[in-house]
Amino acid sequence: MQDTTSPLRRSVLYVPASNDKALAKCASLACDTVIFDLEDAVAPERKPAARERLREFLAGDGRPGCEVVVRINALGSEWGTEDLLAARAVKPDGILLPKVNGPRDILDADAALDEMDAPRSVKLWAMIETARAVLNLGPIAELGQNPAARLACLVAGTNDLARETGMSLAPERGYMTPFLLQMVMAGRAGSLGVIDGVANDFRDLEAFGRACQDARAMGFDGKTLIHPAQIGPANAAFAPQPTEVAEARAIVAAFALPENRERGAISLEGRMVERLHLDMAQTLLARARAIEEKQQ
Ligand code: 1VU
Repeated sequence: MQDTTSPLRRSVLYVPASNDKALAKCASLACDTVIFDLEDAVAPERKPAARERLREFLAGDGRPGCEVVVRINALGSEWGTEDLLAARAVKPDGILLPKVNGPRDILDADAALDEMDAPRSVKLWAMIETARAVLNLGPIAELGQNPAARLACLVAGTNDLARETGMSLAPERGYMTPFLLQMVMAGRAGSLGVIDGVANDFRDLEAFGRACQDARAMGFDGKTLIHPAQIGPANAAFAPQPTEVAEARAIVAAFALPENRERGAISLEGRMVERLHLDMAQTLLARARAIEEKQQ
């Protein structure tokens, strides 16, 4: 479950490392995380230039103040090792591994980063976008419980999953939902962050808002985004809502009453409220405070 120290990752924006205009824009955007992409958003012939551009850009004044992640090409691909070196050099918070099939892919990246003397603060994020990754969610998420492994977050890759399986993303991702829920379950078992996949139709913000609400109800921390217009709706949907904040305050206040201090369960407005609800209320209020502080 999320706790009071879980980072805010409501809006996680992909920015193609080869797109100068997008790079220039990203520091002014209100997303919680930027993923600089060296993989699918960059054409094969532009990979070396994109790596160089990313190095230059992140060493300069335009570096965004938010969490910075770099998505590399798969380590087994012709670009993987050069990408990992470039990613390590830009001191990211995380490195996103695409096409992960099982725990071995993560352990290999971990070992390669150790060989490059990357600090342990550089975390690994794993894309769950192959059928094998879905089958291996348990062993992948187990790495989250291993303090020696760097795994911090799972990211759904619904476009690739749909391509590989033939599963439709319409209507409302109904067929994909069981696998997304499996991913949330595995991620939570491994104390990992869990971020939902992208919505391709970036002009339909109404549908996007609904998709964010569904993702939040499934338990995701946030959503990966492809366009700046998606940031506002994602930030709004994954933030505690005013009614939730009011309810959380009421729970905290009720447990603080002298007569309830030593009770495990109390009655509040006709509902049973237990100490687990108090924990949840405190987490929600901490998230609301973190969002407020970020906006100041
Ligand atoms: O206002 P300006 O003209 O200065 O800027 C444009 C545009 O450059 C900028 N913008 C972005 N800035 C940062 N990050 C982005 N991802 C981004 N996208 C656009 O916003 C201003 C308005 O843009 P626009 O409405 O004119 O849109 P464009 O036609 O420029 O771009 C649309 C696409 C879809 C091509 C663009 O948003 C994009 O490249 N998005 C990211 C694609 C990507 O990273 N794909 C790979 C990850 S998704 C995946 O692999 C699934 C797992």
